[in-house]
Amino acid sequence: MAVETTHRICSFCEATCGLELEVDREARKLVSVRGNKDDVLSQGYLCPKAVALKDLDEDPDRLRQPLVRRGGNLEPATWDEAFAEIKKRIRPILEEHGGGSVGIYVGNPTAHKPSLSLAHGALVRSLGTSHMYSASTLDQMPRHVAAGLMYGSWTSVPVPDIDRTDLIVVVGGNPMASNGSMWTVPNFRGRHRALKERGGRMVVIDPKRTQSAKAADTHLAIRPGTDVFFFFSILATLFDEDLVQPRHLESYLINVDLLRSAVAGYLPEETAEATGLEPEAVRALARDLSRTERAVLYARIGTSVAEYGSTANWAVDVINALCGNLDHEGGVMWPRAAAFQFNSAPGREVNGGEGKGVRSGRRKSRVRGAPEVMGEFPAVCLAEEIETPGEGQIRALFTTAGNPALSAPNGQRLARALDSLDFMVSTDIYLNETTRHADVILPGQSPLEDFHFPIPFMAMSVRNVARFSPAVFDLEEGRPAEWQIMYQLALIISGQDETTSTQDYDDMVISNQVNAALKTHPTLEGFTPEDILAQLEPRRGPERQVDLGVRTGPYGDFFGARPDGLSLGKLLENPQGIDFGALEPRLPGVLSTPGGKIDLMPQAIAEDLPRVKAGLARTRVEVGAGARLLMIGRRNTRTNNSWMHNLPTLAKGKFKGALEISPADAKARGLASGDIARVENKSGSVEVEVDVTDDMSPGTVSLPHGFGHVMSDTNMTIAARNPGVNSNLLASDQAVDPLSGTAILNAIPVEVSAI
Ligand SMILES: Nc1nc2c(c(=O)[nH]1)N[C@H]1C(S)=C(S)[C@@H](COP(=O)(O)OP(=O)(O)OC[C@H]3O[C@@H](n4cnc5c(=O)[nH]c(N)nc54)[C@H](O)[C@@H]3O)O[C@H]1N2
Ligand SMILES: Nc1nc2c(c(=O)[nH]1)N[C@H]1C(S)=C(S)[C@@H](COP(=O)(O)OP(=O)(O)OC[C@H]3O[C@@H](n4cnc5c(=O)[nH]c(N)nc54)[C@H](O)[C@@H]3O)O[C@H]1N2
Ligand code: SF4
Ligand SMILES: [Mo]
Repeated sequence: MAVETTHRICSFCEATCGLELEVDREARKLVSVRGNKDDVLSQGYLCPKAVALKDLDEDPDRLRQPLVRRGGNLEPATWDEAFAEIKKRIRPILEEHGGGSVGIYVGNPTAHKPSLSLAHGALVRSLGTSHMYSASTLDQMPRHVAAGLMYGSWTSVPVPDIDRTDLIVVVGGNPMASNGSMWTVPNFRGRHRALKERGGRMVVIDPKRTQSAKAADTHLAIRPGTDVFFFFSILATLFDEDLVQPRHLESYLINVDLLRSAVAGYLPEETAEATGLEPEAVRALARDLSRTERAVLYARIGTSVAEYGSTANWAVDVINALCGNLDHEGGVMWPRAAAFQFNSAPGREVNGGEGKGVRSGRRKSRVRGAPEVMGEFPAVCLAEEIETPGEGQIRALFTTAGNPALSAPNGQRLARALDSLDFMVSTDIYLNETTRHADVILPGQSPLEDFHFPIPFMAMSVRNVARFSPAVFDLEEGRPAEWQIMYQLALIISGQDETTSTQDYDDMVISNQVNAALKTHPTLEGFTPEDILAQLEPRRGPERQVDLGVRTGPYGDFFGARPDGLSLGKLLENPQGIDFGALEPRLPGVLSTPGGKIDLMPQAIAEDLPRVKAGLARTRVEVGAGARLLMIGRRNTRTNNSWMHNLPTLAKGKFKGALEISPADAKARGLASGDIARVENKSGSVEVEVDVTDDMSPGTVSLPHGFGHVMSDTNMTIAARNPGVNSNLLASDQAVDPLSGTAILNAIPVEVSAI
């Protein structure tokens, strides 16, 4: 056995930890996984999921061959047969109803697989459909809306500069379990320890006493769904106590007075009943955020998949701005990614932040009239768009690395809708709750058979770094990579598959990108497309795009014009990554707004304010009436949404899908740990094991999403042994944050009873 050591970044979550792998390439075996202590970002940290990389690579249930439905059953087929079936079935639908009758759902792992994310656009363009849906509207879309409204680009999300802060306030996130989100912060534990050692503090605002809350100096148990009122109270206090001190931001902020009057009615004393937070604690927090030299407010999914998700996430950024903690060391800052970042595009930095800002609602969804945001419709609209007859009805669907049957509300209805489709194709690695509805499943690669370059996460990273990992193992002969799958689908759809190969298509894609680069980068003056294409040899596919991206990015070598600059070759020579240093101030160039200003009262938010006001009144009435349980979700270090329950290393130990309930609420219902309870509301009902814990405050129960592996026609053997229940059967597909179209997946009223 010839074991060698190699280095790779983990592609399972946003933390992108550096791993040290021992591999036997000849036997195609991963021998061991350790943290890479020399990695420029993660310095040796890893979590249990990375260890399970071996389980995933070896999982006998992981699909390696296409499945095609024949006589009702999904049966193994060759790649040629699978693509032939797709052609046979999709062409008539396209001819009769057009590309607009085909829907697309993109799931979370796509963001972690550049092979998919850089090629998926080909599929979308070939269809020209507006039926775009993704996990973003089950997750972070409110964060994009906040960034869009304030900074003029959906993706200019500033992140906490934790390594230099003195105070971090975490709301609705549990980075000790999730390892951070919309924030690439590997080794959160270690960074938090360092914060404590230099005398800093962490405050956690969460209905549950989570691992992060336990590690914090202060934990405030907020009532679920009331974050927006809490944030408005911080804002009101900043004005009330004369704590507004935007420092260097003074000249950027407009409409401060409109903001002041908008939040005036939300002093902590006014919202205490709704949030359950002591007014003095909220006032103290406002003072600390304003007076601490380097402080930062960070909010995540608990605030996002919520009734007022966008307005709450907007308020977070406004608080950071009013305290002078935006674009400030130890506050929130904008990373400068090595490639593919809108706000680092050439010319941006010199135009004083002037730009057009963002627009949403350019189209409305057909059935309920929901506005498009970032080119997508809400994931909760998918079922109705399939079910409702008429012009523009979805008749066929492509899912890519997504499991909406578990991850989206009302999975039962979605399952029925998926069954009613004329045709469905899934690119996925498992036969699971979603892909069981497909007519063809095209297997994706093991992470070890693919390169990694964490595109979105370099733009949300605690330091400016660049890392690239080549594939560890070759794909079997004749098996297409995921980017080739996407290109082949695009060719079939556009009717070019007979005349054009995926290689031809790839050459066309890169030529277009090279031409675009020549037009936009003055540094490339004098180069011809042929010069550049020659320098990109012999790479193909998304790896070639990455090389072009980094070479023409902020640190790029511009094909020799900046000889010391970055290239993919240089990244390959530095498997530990290249560190470009701590985050640096980026105003005004990072903006893309009219006049280069930051508007503190955008129209969309102003229009949402009456809803927030009515919500506060309603919440007070509900609290007064008492005795209602609200359900929230959670994450565990040994799970990853719906799809890692099949990996033995992670599946062992205590069942992770139980309903957590406070001792008081359990007692009132005659429940003890291990009992089975019925959890129900008007959306649905589930029966699940109970875990009584005083980490939960009375009035709140917690049930994680991603479980419910109960369908007999799926193939996830280990997951099915401890199937758990689908918490999203209790979530309504009618309830959304209207600004972002994001589902409401927390603060769901439920009744719990013993059975
Ligand atoms: N109640 C509740 N619901 C939630 C949440 C919550 O907090 N509470 N969280 C939401 C969030 S944040 C998210 S991101 C969504 C996730 O929503 P989804 O992205 O729809 O669901 P996942 O469970 O991540 O499923 C990922 C799918 O990708 C497949 N897959 C994994 N790796 C690969 C690969 O390399 N290639 C391919 N082709 N496929 C692969 C898996 O088999 C699985 O089918 O769920 C959301 N749903
Ligand atoms: N181990 C593991 N890591 C993961 C994932 C995973 O499934 N497992 N999923 C990944 C994905 S896709 C994402 S998006 C990220 C998410 O990353 P995080 O946002 O950190 O997600 P959670 O750990 O679910 O933490 C959310 C917290 O919000 C709290 N909460 C719920 N409702 C409310 C509320 O109304 N108000 C407030 N203030 N808090 C509330 C919950 O109690 C919970 O502690 O994690 C990623 N990392
Ligand atoms: S924290 Fe995320 S990136 Fe790091 S090892 Fe765990 S799963 Fe991988
Ligand atoms: Mo997510």
